[in-house]
Amino acid sequence: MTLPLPHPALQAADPELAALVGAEEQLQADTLRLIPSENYVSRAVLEASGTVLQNKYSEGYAGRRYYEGQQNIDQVERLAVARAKALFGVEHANVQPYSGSPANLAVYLAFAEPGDTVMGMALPMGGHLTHGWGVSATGRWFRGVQYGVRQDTGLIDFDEVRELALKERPKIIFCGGTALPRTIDFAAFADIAQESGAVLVADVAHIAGLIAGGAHPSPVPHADVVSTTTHKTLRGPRGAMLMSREEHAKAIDKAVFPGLQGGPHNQTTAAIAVALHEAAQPSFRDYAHAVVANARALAEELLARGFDLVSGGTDNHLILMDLTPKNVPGKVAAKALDRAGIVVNYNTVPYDPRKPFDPSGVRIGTPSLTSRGLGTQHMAAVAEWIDRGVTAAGTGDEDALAAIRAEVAELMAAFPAPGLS
Ligand code: DSN
Repeated sequence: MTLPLPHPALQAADPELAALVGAEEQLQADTLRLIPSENYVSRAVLEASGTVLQNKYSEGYAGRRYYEGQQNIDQVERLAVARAKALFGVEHANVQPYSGSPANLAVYLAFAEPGDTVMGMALPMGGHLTHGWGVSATGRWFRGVQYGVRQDTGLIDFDEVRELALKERPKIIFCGGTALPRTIDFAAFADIAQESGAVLVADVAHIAGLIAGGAHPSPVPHADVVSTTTHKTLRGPRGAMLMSREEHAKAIDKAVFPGLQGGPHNQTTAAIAVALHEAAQPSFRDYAHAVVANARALAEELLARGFDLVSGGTDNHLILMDLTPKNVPGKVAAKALDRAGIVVNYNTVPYDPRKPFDPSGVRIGTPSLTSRGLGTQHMAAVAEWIDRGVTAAGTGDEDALAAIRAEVAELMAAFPAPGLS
């Protein structure tokens, strides 16, 4: 199929908008997308998220709605819930949160009161805004105490986390984050949560697909609540889920609706159901392991080219590069790489002396390129482009960036993206 994809009704009704969608399709096809929280969803997921389910209101839960006409919607939601429970081996799943931040807010509503102490990883250390960081509502309406990683290893110091938890006695402890290249030790967090009397929430948004595919240990035996988005490594639509033991089911459901949200986005629920079905297939296990193998291979290739990687490498889908030794600020590198057809995001690194809007690091990951079928044999080329791109960023060599862009587009043309092909 040639791009842009056919959207005849959209094209007729709003050619201006249709052109923008077409341009985005082309951009996603031509570029090497390395933002670790992004992916390509399948055509089936795209189709499910663009159906007449969009037209229906359904406040409540299956069998307990405030609106009639739920004959099909109830079945869609039950299917998504059943698939989530089966895939992750959980007793309860709520598939209604609009996205990751609202899902985490629901956790606060379920387990804490305003002003209570909560604990999470600091945002500049790799945590998430909603884990109690100051600029977020969660850091303003709750008392957020934050842990980090050790400066010498880039790894979490569990003695420090335990000490902090026992001193501060948080109601909730979050583990997980947005820039963590290493395996999360859910058992260690569970011990600390139990000792300090906290509810343990594993925010696995980044690694949900790896967990589903058996490429990262599961938090399910350890965490009271598992929070995840559905659109990152899980390769579903933009949405979220909260999963838990049965004992927390009522509190979570009540917090999502009516606590925080109105009608669920049924078209998203349907697409989540499709993505969960896809993630239950044997091929998804291969995908999850390939994501990790690619990230490890890419990390090795970057290290060989003198890049400084936080924690020295990766266990998962994500690599955090500190560009300080390259003398190129993260933002300058990210913008130059974008001009070279390599899409990354600039990111703080632990103990970053620079500001969050102009930090020292760049965050990359392998979920999208693995979805296109690139393997470990391609990671030397990817690392080489990044190396040349960062060098060109430092010297302002636009010709070098244009040359990389052409090489990237040539390789990408040979690996059509799911959803676009
Ligand atoms: N925006 C997500 C990420 O890129 O990791 C986290 O919310």
